[in-house]
Amino acid sequence: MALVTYKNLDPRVVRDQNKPKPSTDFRQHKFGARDTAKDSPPFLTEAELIKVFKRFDGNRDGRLSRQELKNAFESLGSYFPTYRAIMALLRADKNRDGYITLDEMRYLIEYALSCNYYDK
Ligand SMILES: [Ca+2]
Ligand SMILES: [Ca+2]
Repeated sequence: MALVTYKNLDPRVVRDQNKPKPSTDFRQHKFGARDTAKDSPPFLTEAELIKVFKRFDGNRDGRLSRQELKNAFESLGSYFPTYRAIMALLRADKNRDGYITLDEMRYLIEYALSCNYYDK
């Protein structure tokens, strides 16, 4: 994503950029310079996301329904929890039964990580 952006920039502008600017590239935030880190709260880690999603298995059946996913994304501060829940199911519900089970959880976490939720 960042590569495409830089390609479109004037090379003189790129050379003048010593500091990483706010961008959609989360790796830059995560491992970036100290001055960007202090402005933004830390992103949720994989382990924290797993904890959140497990907590939102409301009926404790070991799988997450679309409604439970929506509640989880809502708690993560998502502006579009319904959309996120649908996308998460598309990405992570490998057997297409409409639920995220424990073995599908890692795909869900992968997706959630790509959304860059902040620690609150
Ligand atoms: Ca459930
Ligand atoms: Ca499934």
